[in-house]
Amino acid sequence: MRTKLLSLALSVLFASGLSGQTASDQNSGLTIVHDSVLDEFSLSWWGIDDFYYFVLGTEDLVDEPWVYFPYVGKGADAVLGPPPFATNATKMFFRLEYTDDTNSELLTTDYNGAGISAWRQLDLGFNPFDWVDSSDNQIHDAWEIYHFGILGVDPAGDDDNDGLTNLEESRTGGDPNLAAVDTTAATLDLNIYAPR
Ligand SMILES: [Ca+2]
Ligand SMILES: [Ca+2]
Ligand SMILES: [Ca+2]
Repeated sequence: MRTKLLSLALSVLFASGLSGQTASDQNSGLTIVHDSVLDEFSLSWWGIDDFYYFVLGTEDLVDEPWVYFPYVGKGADAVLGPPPFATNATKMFFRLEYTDDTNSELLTTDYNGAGISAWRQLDLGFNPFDWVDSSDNQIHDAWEIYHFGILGVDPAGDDDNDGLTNLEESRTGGDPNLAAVDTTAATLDLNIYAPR
């Protein structure tokens, strides 16, 4: 499974004018349209069927990190794009990236072993392909934020008392706030009725 993202295009938005591409420019690209009535920007892209596309933005190429928009879509002949957005920035830079892993479902796939899906990581503003552990507890920061809302979760803790530590839960995609059900010990009563 190839999960490497490839940078595809860079588009620059200035308050005084817009710079974009058109769908005839190349096989994949992105463009920005300004709605002067609503003062909103619509960013859209076009691409290759079945490839998943991601949009990153930053206001400063030197001092600010690239941040993933909480949106992803498959490329196609039709133009796709996230909902319109408003910004007070005087300039922004956008980058389009894609993965050619067309056989897995982005909404459920956990590419980086964070313990939550790529989509949930995107929704929290994380790069779903990198390992991020700023709290240095061996647990991906996105997993901590998603389940606890904070960083610095105790990896040895067992908040739901199900015998699995938070570290183990994160490695197996478990829910640290929901006790695991021991299915091996479950019994099922099956009543069979003969048709009358
Ligand atoms: Ca961490
Ligand atoms: Ca637990
Ligand atoms: Ca659990």
